[in-house]
Amino acid sequence: MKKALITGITGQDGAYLAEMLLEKGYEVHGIKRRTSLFNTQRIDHIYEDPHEKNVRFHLHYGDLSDSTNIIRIIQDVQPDEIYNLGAMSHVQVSFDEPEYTANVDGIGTLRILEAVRLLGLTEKTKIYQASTSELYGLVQEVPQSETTPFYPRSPYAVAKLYAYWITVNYREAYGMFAVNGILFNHESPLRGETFVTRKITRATARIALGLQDKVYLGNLDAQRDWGHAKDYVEAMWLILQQEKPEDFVIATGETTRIRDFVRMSFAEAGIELEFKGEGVEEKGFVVKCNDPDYQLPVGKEVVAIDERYFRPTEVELLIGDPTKSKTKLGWEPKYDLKALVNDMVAADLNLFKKDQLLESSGHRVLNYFE
Ligand code: NDP
Ligand code: GDR
Repeated sequence: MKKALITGITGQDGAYLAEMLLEKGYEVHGIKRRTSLFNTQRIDHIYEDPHEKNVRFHLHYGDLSDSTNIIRIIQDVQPDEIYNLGAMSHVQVSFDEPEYTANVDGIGTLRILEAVRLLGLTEKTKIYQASTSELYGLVQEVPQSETTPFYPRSPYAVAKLYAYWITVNYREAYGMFAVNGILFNHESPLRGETFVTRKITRATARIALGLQDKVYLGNLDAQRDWGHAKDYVEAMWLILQQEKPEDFVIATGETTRIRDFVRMSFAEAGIELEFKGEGVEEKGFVVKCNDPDYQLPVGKEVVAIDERYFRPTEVELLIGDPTKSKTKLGWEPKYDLKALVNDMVAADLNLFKKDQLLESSGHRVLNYFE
């Protein structure tokens, strides 16, 4: 039975990857951080009681900022595959926590590589590094491929640049199977609540259900190449099953503006939007018409702009070239953007109907703005 070790198992990708590897018959080990409240909501459905027999799912306390902890876990587990997904993954927050981000996202990757080397596992253990389209940053060429030059635009992307190159370096210096998946944005109902897609689909559901008045967003002009996380974890696994260690871009090859994602999300709930001040100055969205179920007044402002969400340096345009992954890995995504939005909005409507029920029976439901 193959053993996989996943850092960042409590995150969006970690949860989908763990589920997929268990289905493929792996023994799965994950590193979770100690937190003052439980942070395992995304993996609770695959949790196995360690007191049972033949358990294939194991969690270890750990942190990418702690080398001795990483060495001990890798020594204990002796993994065939390591998926290094752990990271401070929020681009905007990295401007507030640049040093911590460098430590975890940059040096954290070095800690994994060095642990494998020191423990004499270079022949046995394959390492997947979660690299990102944020490496491309300021547009050099489109679509962005494995050969496009990098120009990172945030402390997050600069830290990930170090992680990218140290992975390449360990591969070349020590012959390790250490590879980068350069993944473009991927989303799902498990996406963190403060990334723009989930923020929008949550707000769509909450506004439709009368639980929230409006949502504040930043730059609606940025363009992203969005796929579904379920498709992207399959690509991670395929990258580690290749004969030769190589880096791959994973993307859909299509790009969409944030504002169009907003329209698609609300449309999915039966609410049509138009710009406030269309053609003059775009200052958010108001309701044009909506499903009679939701009774939102025409002209009601549901999306407003807040300068707080603009970044000091922005990545304006991402569009990936998936040719290499399609030809060499045989990777084919199952979800297009419409199916992704449908999945996310349906899940959030379902989730917040519970809150609506609580509100209607007199319980106060907290409203998170971020
Ligand atoms: P999430 O933010 O959902 O998950 C990040 C995970 O990393 C969480 O499990 C988190 O733990 C963990 N983590 C954070 N800090 C540390 C630390 N100091 N030590 C150990 N673990 C830590 O990210 P995603 O699942 O979306 O992304 C997975 C990886 O892929 C990340 O490295 C991200 O940068 C990268 N990536 C993501 C893309 C995307 O579009 N989703 C695209 C390209 C790359 P906790 O739950 O306790 O916070
Ligand atoms: P990104 O994702 O920075 O691409 O990083 P995010 O969803 O945070 O931003 C996408 C774009 O939307 C714009 N935007 C807003 N973003 C957020 N979070 N909140 C807002 O209110 C808002 N309004 C507009 C942003 O300016 C940006 O242009 C994600 C992360 O998962 C990284 O870890 C990963 O490496 C990259 O995707 C690929």
